Amino acid sequence: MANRRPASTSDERGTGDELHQGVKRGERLTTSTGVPLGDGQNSLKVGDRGPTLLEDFALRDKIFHFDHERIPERVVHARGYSAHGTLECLDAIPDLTRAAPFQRKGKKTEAFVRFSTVAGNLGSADLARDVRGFAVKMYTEEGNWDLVGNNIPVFFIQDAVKFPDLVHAVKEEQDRGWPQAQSAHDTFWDFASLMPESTHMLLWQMSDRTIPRSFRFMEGFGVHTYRFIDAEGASTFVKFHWKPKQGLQSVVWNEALKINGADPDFHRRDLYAAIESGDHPQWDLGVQVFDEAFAVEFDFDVLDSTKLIPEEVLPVRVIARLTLDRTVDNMFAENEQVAFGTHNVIPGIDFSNDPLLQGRNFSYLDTQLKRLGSTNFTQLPVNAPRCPVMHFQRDGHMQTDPQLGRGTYEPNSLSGEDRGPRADVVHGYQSVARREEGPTRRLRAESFADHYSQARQFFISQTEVEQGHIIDAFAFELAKVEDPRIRTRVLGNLRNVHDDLARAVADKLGMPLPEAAEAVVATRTDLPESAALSILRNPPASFAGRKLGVLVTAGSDKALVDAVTRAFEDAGAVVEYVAPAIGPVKLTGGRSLTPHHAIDGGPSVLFDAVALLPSAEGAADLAGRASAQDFVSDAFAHCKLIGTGPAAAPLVSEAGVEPDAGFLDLASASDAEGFVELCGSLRFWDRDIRA
Ligand code: HDD
Repeated sequence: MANRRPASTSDERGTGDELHQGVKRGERLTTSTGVPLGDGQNSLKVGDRGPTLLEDFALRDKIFHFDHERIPERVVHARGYSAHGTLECLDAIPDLTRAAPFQRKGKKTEAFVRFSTVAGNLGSADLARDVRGFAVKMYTEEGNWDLVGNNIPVFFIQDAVKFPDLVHAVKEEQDRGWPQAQSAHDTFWDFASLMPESTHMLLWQMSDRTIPRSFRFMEGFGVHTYRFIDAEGASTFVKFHWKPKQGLQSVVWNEALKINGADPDFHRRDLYAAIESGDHPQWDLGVQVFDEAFAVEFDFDVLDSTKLIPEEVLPVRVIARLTLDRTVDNMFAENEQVAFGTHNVIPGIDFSNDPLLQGRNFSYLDTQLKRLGSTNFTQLPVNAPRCPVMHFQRDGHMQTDPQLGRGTYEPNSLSGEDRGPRADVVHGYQSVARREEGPTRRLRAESFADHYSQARQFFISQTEVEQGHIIDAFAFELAKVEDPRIRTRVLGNLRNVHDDLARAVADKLGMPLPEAAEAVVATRTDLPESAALSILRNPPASFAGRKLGVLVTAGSDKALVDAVTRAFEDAGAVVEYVAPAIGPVKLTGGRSLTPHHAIDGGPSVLFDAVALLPSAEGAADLAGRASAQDFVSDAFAHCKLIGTGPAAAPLVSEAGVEPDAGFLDLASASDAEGFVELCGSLRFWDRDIRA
């Protein structure tokens, strides 16, 4: 009978490591209790055609485990991707904090990072217009410190009590189950329009920050004001920033929509490929440190998470560098089971009274129990501290530590002379000794009331191109909102930000401009521009770490293809070939090249710049193909730099595109260097074709 191994005698099975048919002990297929299987293909049946017997423990073992493979996905940030790395101290700051990673220049701390989108479910696409999570776990010798931040320095709400409302509003609507991973629907904008405190964050959310080119090209922020505490117990306030060494870069919206179709795993693939190729992404960890006097003087409340402190007002001091150099081995064990929490702080780090942070400190611990099913999730390898752990917490589901000894309480005299592990008043964690007073009340401080000044500052700090993208994004999202009253309310709020913005969005929606919404504080502070808030005003130094797509066909000029490839690879970029078919392509001189993509599956949205190097026959053939025309016209519409080989003209013209200064003639191999140089500017924004 098919798939059935012949019966064997016990003599044939052998002893020691050598088993029947040469299968070694460590390679034997077993049940979860270690029983070696004699047949992994067939369940136990009566006769040749069944019925199957309940007695088949191997079948039950396998199906039972499979049935329980899934755990609840995260209620937010369900879709994420992680990597391992190291935090290295560049500038020791023992005068500010006793936090272990910052005591000595050169000190290295093991780290684990999980990037994520917020609203979509685990299987959603990477290029949703959404905030990105930027959660970092640092395994210090004084316990695990988690900095659970986002790629945006402010948040939608000021008080944690509003978080469930915010999340219910943005997630798919309960009576229909859509939209997935999108804020472009009535419930989100209804909530946002009724909560003017969200306005500043909405400006960030509608900017290109929420469609990053890659996790590698985005900033991260701790958002809240935290506290540093030094060895003497003195405390200062601190805000944390992650600054990518790779520079900032985003895609454009039309590109994002197409990437989601072409490669829904675009961001995770990018991070994986970069790390695996040895191009290890790095971020500087910077701090804005300030004292009580600054907090009192500053225009806004430093406990309000809808506000930031502009870098021009308080510069970011770089103290450490994070390098990601190892991809995960197992997505479930690491990416899914990692448990972050803002409550995970170490000696030297403490909380402020930010009401959003205070609420988070409860939520994260609570949610891990729901997701991971046991209080013992801290024993999972990805969560386990790398320092000794000693406590008298006992038992619980899935306890894996065979805790020894007799005394399970503190203090006890049965655990040896020193009475078991004891709290250490000198080196142990000490909260800041702070004086708090006032009546208990449910209220929002007046100092939290200005919802528009920083939103306006963000808008005026953007380049014209970026402002255009913000306007387009508001118009796109609001056009998906069915209830016109919601759109009107949003426009009323936008009038309090900037009339140009409100008018442009209203025009795009074809709606009249409503009265400005009634603001809680009538006076808006006119803040100056802050260059740090713009992506395009902080361009990368070069094309390094980016990807060039080279369109080749049979008969492409080998010397030119080689020269372009070499020039870009020497500049630290990745080069991928796109061809009419996935099979080998014969270049001039007879050399065969293996393409990475067939044209149908390798659209130009997957690349930062493109080179069109077909042969004359190849160009004539491609000119008639929709996928090749799209390759060119999309690259053009997305403002990409385009290099054209001597035979590319028919394809360019058939794509309906008029070459401009964003094109470079690659007439011969010597032009390759110039093209890399040009691509350093990433996009040719003069061409920006707004939606
Ligand atoms: Fe949160 C996950 C970031 C407000 C409650 N949050 C989560 C993750 C990130 C953030 C990056 C994913 C962690 C991971 O990869 O596992 N959250 C933020 C930031 C916030 C914020 C930057 C505002 C400054 N969050 C926030 C509030 C609450 C939560 C106000 C609740 C009161 N967040 C959660 C959560 C999650 C979470 C429900 C879901 C999964 C998890 O925690 O582990 O507890």
